[in-house]
Amino acid sequence: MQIDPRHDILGLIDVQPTFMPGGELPVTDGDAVLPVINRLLRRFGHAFATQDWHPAGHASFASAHPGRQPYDTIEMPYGQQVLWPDHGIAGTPSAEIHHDIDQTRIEVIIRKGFRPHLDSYSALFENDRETPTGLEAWLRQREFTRIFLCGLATDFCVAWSAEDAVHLGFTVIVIQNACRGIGLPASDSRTTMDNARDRLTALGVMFIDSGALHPA
Ligand code: VGL
Ligand code: ZN
Repeated sequence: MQIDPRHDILGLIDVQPTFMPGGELPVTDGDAVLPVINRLLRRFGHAFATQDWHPAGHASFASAHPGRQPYDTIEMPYGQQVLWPDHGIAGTPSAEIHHDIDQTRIEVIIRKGFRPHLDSYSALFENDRETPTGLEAWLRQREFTRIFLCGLATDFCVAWSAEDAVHLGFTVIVIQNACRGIGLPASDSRTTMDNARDRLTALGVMFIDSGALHPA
């Protein structure tokens, strides 16, 4: 697959220590994406990044709901919400973009999840799926039409970003070896990874390995 630097952009989703081993919401092997993403950043002309950026006491934290445990699911006004360990606290070191990432080609950074009562997985909309982050307008004004996604976590923030981008008319490609997932149990012995992959495939999202990409 050929990269077209005029219309293709690499999106780094939540490449933050808080989602890596030693962090507050560690994704298994989450730090393994770092060298792969740095190699990708050298091949793409342009990149954007997101940061999960929550205030202390955020409504997505189990600690904000007495009697609840991390990974319980509750009903919020905007739908189902998984409760997480406290993570991605705005302004803390583990919420920074991982320092091993070469940010030279990251032209815009979107911070999300800063409204105390509304979670935000996607780079494009908050979890009510109608409050925009502003990234859509930026992408359109810059004339990007294809978004290549990498980062954490495959089954949450990467998957929700991919879905929203497809619904907005972008072509979306997930670079699977540059992502890692959380993999919570879902129904019928399936995991959130299985469900995310099926949902995205049905929407026309492509899954590739970084080795399949060639600079223009
Ligand atoms: C994420 C759970 C909570 C993610 C963020 O980056 O996938 N997951 N907040
Ligand atoms: Zn979060």
